[in-house]
Amino acid sequence: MAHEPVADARSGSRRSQAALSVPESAPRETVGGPVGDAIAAIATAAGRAGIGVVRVSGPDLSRIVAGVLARDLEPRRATFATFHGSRGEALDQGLALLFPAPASYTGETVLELHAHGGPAVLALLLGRCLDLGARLAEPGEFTKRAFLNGKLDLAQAEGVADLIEAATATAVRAAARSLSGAFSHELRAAGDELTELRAFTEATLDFPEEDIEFLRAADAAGKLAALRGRLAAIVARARQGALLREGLSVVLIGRPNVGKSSLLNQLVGDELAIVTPVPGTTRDAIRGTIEIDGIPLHLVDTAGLRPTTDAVEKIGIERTRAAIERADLALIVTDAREPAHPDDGTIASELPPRLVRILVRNKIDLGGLEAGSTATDGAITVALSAKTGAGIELLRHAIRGLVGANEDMEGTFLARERHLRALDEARARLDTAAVHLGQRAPPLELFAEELRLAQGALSAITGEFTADDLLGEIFGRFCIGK
Ligand SMILES: Nc1nc2c(ncn2[C@@H]2O[C@H](COP(=O)(O)OP(=O)(O)OP(=O)(O)O)[C@@H](O)[C@H]2O)c(=O)[nH]1
Ligand SMILES: [Mg+2]
Repeated sequence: MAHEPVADARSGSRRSQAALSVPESAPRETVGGPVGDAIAAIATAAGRAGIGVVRVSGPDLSRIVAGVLARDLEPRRATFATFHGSRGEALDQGLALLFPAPASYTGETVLELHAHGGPAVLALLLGRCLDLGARLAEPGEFTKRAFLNGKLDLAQAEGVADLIEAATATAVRAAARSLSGAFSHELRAAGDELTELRAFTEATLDFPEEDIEFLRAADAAGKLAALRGRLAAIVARARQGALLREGLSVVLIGRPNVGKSSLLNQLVGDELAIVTPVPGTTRDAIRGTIEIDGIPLHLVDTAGLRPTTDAVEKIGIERTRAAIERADLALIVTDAREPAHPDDGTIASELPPRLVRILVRNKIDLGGLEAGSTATDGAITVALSAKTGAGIELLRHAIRGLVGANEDMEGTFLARERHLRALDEARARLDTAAVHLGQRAPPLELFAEELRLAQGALSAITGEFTADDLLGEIFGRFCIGK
């Protein structure tokens, strides 16, 4: 079911504007299977609350409306009504809302029953809808139907889940931006430019006598460069968004007794890790999460790195190495009173080169030193006291500078790993395409193929070309009733 936009461009007038028009989206019904039955779920969170909502969606809800409400509903008008059980008895009273297809969240007819928010009353109401022919919705099934009916694209649907799960105000704003379609809009704009370039290329392939001059005249290289620039900007914003979602993993490492656990406790503001004057106190990785400018930082305190024969400590050190492998940032903690301990150099040299690091000189209170922060040749050093807290703000500031968090987070999209991988794939394809085009006699077939693959990667993000199993994975993680 690959989405083949230029197939349309090949027929018809090849070089007219029509040949370059944006293709229609692939019909989504083909990827999700039939959507026919009515589904129902409690849409509000479990527990007691003032109001609870049962939501039903399906092609025809007349039987459920008649059975529960015993009256007609005016479209999109809140109606105060009694909700009836199977023998006509009153289960509750509340507001009923009917959204006839297609003007609804799912694109089908949707009924919302706003009842009192008790678990038992909502269970009764839901049971009544099930008795009347609906079946229990799977997690995310309402949103999946919205996607299948073309109400949302895939990136927007993911924005719905991310908005619900967002843990910080910044993350909420970024998810809302994805939901509103800002992310999809940028992707489509890039996709349109790609379509145009592909149309030129395919036309050149169809008329070999016109050869490469035609592409030159159309400034294919310039268009490709612009497209790569556009994608780079999207990737930068998506990466920022992925940071907001996933956060950064920060590992605290150093020799035994330098104060790693004390630093964790000071940053988290809680006594998470045991602190003693005994070297080798921490054996297991201890985790805490803090937030800097809306970005979650997952801190891992580890066993001090040193040669040891102690079996438990050895396992601890192995875990330290595993934590280092997964980390985005390392805080190398040292004792400020002995700035040039040889083991510190060894520890630093054994870190993966890609790992960003900050050198922390701890215990300045004991040496009568001042708190301070320096950055020379890209190496950041912060002198502080984990015990008194002096200099901790400088460390936070240094971390903030490294993660690139800034006021500009406003423009980010709450991207997922899936999006980043697809964007990377598209960029890699365009890079290869640029290499092909730069050759003396550009291999146009290969060039065209890379463009096609780049477009496939981009359209996978918005779901124009998506496999069923991916849909199952994405919507399966939603909560029920969404
Ligand atoms: N005066 C002073 N003492 C500190 C400071 N940081 C840590 N200490 C002390 O140094 C000792 C070791 O601290 P920890 O935080 O347990 O050190 P660690 O690096 O986690 O040690 P291991 O887990 O054994 O590797 C404790 O007695 C702490 O109270 C500091 O900034 N100033
Ligand atoms: Mg410790």
